[in-house]
Amino acid sequence: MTTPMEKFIKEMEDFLCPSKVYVMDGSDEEAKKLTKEAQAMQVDGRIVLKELNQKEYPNSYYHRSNPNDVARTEHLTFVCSPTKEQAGPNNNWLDPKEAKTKMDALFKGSMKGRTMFVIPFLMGAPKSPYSKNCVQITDSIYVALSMRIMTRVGKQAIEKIGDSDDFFRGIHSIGDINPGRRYIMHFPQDNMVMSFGSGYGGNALLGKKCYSLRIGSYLGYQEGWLAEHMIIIGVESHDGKITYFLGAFPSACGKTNLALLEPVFKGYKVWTLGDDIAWLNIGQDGKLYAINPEAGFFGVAPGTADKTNPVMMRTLKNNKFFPTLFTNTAIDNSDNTPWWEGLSDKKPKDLTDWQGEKFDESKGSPAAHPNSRFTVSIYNCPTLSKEYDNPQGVPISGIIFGGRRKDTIPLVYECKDWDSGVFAASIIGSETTAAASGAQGAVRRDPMAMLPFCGYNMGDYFQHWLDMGKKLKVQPKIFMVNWFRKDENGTFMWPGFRDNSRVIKWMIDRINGKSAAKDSEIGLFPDENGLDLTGLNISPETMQKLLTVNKSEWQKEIPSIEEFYAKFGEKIPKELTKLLQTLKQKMR
Ligand code: GTP
Ligand code: SPV
Ligand code: MN
Repeated sequence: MTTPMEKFIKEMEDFLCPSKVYVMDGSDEEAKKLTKEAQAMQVDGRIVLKELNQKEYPNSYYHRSNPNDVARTEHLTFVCSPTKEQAGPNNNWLDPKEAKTKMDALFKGSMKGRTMFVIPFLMGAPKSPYSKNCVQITDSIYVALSMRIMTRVGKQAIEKIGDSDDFFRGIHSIGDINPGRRYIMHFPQDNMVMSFGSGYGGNALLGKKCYSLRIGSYLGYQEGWLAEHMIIIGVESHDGKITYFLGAFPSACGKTNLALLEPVFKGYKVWTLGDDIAWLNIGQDGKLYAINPEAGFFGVAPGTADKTNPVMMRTLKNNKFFPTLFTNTAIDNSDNTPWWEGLSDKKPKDLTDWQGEKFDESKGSPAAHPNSRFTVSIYNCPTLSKEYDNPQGVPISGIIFGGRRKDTIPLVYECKDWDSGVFAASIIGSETTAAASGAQGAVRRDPMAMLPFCGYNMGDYFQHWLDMGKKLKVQPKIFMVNWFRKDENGTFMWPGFRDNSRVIKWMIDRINGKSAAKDSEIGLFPDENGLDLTGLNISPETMQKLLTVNKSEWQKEIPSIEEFYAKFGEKIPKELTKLLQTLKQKMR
């Protein structure tokens, strides 16, 4: 008897017409074999992988993509629910039938002369009641290798899927890497995604944003859980106690850095559980539990350095798990190592830029693409929490929300209760970054850092957040932060990175009822002695600016929030509309 998975593979083979079908087993030998093949193979006119300096960066390989394919393409991403209202104004929508016809035309025979990789994978630990079964089809060897790093690929997934029909179907082809023939189509009701024409992370590694967030959020709405764009960390304090936090920040706004934070305080340590995606469930004890469905980091390279993120530098040079990939960074030709802006104070003399040209400083553009990334296993991370594989996940005490804002939003404040936290997260604004194609630095509303990732109507999503709060017996505290405030000269006012541990320390004190707080129009601020600034050279005036409510800035903010809410009409929960009215009155 053929299993549903075998049937799916056969159907795909008949439809896509590859010259070969290869089912991944997830073994080390397989990874070695594919890495070797990729070094001898040209796709889209480029060698897929090049070996990097194995002494400096063991097991590391370099990939250069088509310059038209370097970031997520939100305008080409669709959520095809039965009705437009279900997808909501936060998503592009197409009628599912129409979308399938369109995609079938692109996919039909698209793998002629290519290998069709079948990737059985799990999101979440095999024994977790919250993990999910998935199968992705792809014709990209780079995607196949990346999936092995980012998810649990192979035997364990095949075994878990067995003869069940309950698995996510991800169908991917790079096609001819033509933005005019590029679509990322989600079919939440069918537990399926069809992605054509891109090999870039969030567009092509379908377990990541497509399944774990867009389809996942829809499943969570149906089944009573949350799929979030969040890191998970356990912060050990001087007393040896570990406090678990979630942290949501929009793309390229500091999640990975916070997830691998090395605190400035002796006796404090951050244990890493996840840097991008968290699935949140209510445990039997009524507490909020988080698992990381992923198994690797797909991190922003620029800005990563020993000074800013020493733990990530160690992760990248660790040789436990094979392979590690660098995509669209520059190359230092003196020693064949990857290089990006921020890695060293001095630029190496002989650089090849991300497009393969000799780097020419006078052109004024960076050597590494601003969204150049590394793909590395979470098992290479020296601060990996021993709870990472815990099937139940970890119990959460605090949720941190942030954005990238040069003004308006203070360094930190605490929300008074769950509902005001949900409100504060629903009005987050953030400057757009290189993680998505399009304008950069424009403030847009990005509720819960989920605007590009919520697979259903965001009004319903807000209600789901409020409902989850009602079901929790113990509600985590909710904090808002902004590491990115700038002064009149455009310089960051807060040092950020490792010094963010000062803010986290205050949060732990608040959770344990050990630190007082000052009330304000938006929430609770640290009092004069709240933040431990020992050893930090920052003026009281700067701290004062970082920790106050600037009413005139907030007044400018409110119309854009009202405009955003208005798009959702009646779908915005009454509680939130009321809280917006109250905020408006307070800022008068
Ligand atoms: P995605 O992978 O796109 O979801 O991004 P992310 O949220 O994980 O962002 P990441 O930690 O990779 O940081 C993005 C950029 O912001 C990098 O260039 C970092 O160096 C920079 N960054 C991170 N934290 C801070 C901070 O505290 N202060 C400042 N000024 N920059 C930061
Ligand atoms: C993001 O853009 O938020 C990322 C990278 O984490 S991607 O996988 O492309 O979504
Ligand atoms: Mn992300």
